[in-house]
Amino acid sequence: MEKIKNIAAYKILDSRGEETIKVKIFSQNFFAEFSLPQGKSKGKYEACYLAPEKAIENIKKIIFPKIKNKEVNFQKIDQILLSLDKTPNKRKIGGNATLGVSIACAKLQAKVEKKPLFLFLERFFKKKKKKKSLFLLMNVINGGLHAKGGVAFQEYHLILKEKSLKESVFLGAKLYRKIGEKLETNIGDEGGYVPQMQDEKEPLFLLQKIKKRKNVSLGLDVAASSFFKNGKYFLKNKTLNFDELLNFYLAIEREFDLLYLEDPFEESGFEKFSLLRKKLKKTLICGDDLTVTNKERLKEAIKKSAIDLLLVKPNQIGTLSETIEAINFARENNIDVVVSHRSGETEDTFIADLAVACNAWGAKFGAPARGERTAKYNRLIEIENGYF
Ligand code: 2PG
Ligand code: MG
Repeated sequence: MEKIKNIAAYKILDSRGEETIKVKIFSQNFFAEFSLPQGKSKGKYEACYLAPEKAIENIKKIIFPKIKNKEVNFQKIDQILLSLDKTPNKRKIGGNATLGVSIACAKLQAKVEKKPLFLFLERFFKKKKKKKSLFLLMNVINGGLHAKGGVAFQEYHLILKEKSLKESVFLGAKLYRKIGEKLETNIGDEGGYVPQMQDEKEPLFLLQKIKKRKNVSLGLDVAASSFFKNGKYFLKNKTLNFDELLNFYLAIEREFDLLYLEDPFEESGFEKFSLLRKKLKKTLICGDDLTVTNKERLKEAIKKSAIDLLLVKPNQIGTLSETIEAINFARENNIDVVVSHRSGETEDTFIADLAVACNAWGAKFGAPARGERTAKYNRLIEIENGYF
């Protein structure tokens, strides 16, 4: 039986040039690794990230002694991690320390079983009745906390679902380049452009014009918590109250092919989400900061009928087992999932395998540009081509 024999944890850089950690786990015959991404517009209910030095110390001094010589089985290892930190947000050991070990261990287990990662992961998910191809959510215009000088809304997506994943990737990239030809602009944290725009609606006119084709839809991650203060929403040139922002979304839905709307209100606004959801005709509401990949918060969202989709970011919760639990629980309640990157990313492609394995509704990996984002899109192409 393969057992955990050694662990390495050290600092590396993420796509913003900030320090994050990489975890490597060794068994007798194999090793596997995971590099941790980091968010900027973080939900306040997310698992706690400790400073890299502290997380590394915890991995070496607290976690490793407890998992050494244990079977390479990520679910059993996750149980140990959860018993070491019983706080609701992993503030004792750090969500970055626990997730690094958890995912590295799952990757190692896939190697031990000699399976491509996505095939190894598949068995942990309840099968959907009908297997569907992924929507790709490509963030082509950045704002909010990801882009200085941009509009208040954080992400403007082109949503693609061509006949194959590679056709979606290449079409998205073509449209991305086309937008770039029209603009003189900076690039934001996720590779999207940061054009000078008057207000939050102007980027949508641009995308609507670029996409022309009917089968490309538009999406928004508003990340409303980042511009919500004292009951008001501070957009670029105006301040709105709840009713006004709600009406703004309804107007956008009437005017554009808006398929997807993430975090339209602040992270504690379950009722607000649900009021908007009742009024929207076709746009799907996704919970990110609202639900933080956390089953308990998801329960609340289900009770209030607040969302159609759950955004899944493993580092919001801190172990792969809990991530899988949230996905399965969402599905049992007719909520599908979008597997997502973070704004501070690494070259790691685990989330591409996860999106395929759970047959997610969508994958949100940023712009089709910059190595840390293209690595994930390229992994989707690789899986589809059968070169595992
Ligand atoms: C989001 C994410 C990723 P961050 O809000 O959905 O796009 O941003 O990683 O900064 O939380
Ligand atoms: Mg978000």
